Amino acid sequence: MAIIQFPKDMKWGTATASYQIEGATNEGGRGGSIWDTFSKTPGKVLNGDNGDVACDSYHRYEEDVQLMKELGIDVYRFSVAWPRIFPNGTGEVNQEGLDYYHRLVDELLEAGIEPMCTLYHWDLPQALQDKGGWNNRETIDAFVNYSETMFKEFSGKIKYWITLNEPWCIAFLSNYIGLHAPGNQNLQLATQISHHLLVAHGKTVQKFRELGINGEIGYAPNTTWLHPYSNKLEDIDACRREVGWYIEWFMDPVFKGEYPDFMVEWFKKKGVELVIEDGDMETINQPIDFLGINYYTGHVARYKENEGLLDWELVEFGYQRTDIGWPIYPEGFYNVLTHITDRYGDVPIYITENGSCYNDEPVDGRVRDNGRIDYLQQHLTALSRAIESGVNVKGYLTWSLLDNFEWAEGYSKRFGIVHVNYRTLERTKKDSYYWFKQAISNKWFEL
Ligand code: JJW
Repeated sequence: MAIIQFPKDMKWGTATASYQIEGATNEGGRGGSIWDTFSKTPGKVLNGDNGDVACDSYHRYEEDVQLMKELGIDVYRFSVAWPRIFPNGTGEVNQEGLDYYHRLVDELLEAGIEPMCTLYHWDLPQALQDKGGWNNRETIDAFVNYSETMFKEFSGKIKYWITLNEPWCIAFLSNYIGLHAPGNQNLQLATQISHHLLVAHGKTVQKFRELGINGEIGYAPNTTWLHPYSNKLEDIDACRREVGWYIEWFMDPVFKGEYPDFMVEWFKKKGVELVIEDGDMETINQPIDFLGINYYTGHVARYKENEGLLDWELVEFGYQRTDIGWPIYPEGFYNVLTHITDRYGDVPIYITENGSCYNDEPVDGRVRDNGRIDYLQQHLTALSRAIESGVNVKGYLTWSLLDNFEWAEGYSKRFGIVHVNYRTLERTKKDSYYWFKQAISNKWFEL
């Protein structure tokens, strides 16, 4: 048996997002979001599910904070629904919306838990989408205005701020692949949106510094890892493109002030003409205090001409898969973290999302989610290896505290360490909750 250990000062936590857990979509003065529109468009979300009720955390946040307190976490990552603060995206502030987040943050602080606030976790006000959404550069300034309002309102209470969650999903999953809201399928549009998102991130960091807010700010790109099937250059380059689409495309501009040439050239070959205005790259290249990393899965792949956008295909290796079909690939977690540190240096990193989908249901009041415990053990072991290899990991937050609305998969896919009965909204701590609680308490576990 091996003992897997963690730094005594590493923070432990859980993560959620507004549209996925809050519900109360027509309450408290909240305006409509693109996910209200998308989820009510037939065929977009499995079983026609939507976030109208979700986990009802808008009303049950005290119970949820109590679950976190018993878990013993240091930090809780949640997101703010922009349409609760500005129902039309800009203009008049909705005080009821601010009041809700004060109630949640005060409950967290009372429980001794640090709030980590994600400003944008995909629920764009529909009113802004009606004017072009992230493809309209005016949305950049609307985001900065919204962020400034939140900074001023919660300065002193919230010390950890994240501008954007998973810009790859916001840009490409939602505007090229089309699986998420608003569901466009246009590479030129998606790539231009990815640029506007990075400008919005950079301008928001500038505003944070200008206001002299006491705290730390970063963003949370999602990552993946593809390992080349062979050492043939074509396989190596194919895997580098996929990893580069998630990592270098969104991190080189922030840390180096430029897009990665190998991706720029590939997108140009695909007909993309990125419009970059004077000063944009300097705006994006603002120093940040931490980098959030979301990691779920990876695989082995090889070059395949004219396959998809980046000319690669998976090689079936028989990896175990979770209940959402994603391969279990913890070595990819280690590779992502060491690759980022090798390329960008000693960046403080929070794992802002890592978790697995297992749809176990309660039997005799107990949820025996052994698959999730195995996933946590394997990925925390990879994390411990990365820390030992010099990666500056400040915290680990598992996705997610609660089973919740998993976007296009609706409620069919469960990622929580706490089970939610969507009919009664009853919460049930899963076996993984108790395992995670012990690991947090010990700062080690036995493999
Ligand atoms: C789909 C990739 C081709 C969420 C996907 C890629 C290509 C058909 C979990 N992270 O719910 C989904 N999640 O809200 C944020 N992370 O398609 C939080 N990544 O498809 C969680 C990535 C994801 C995805 C989902």
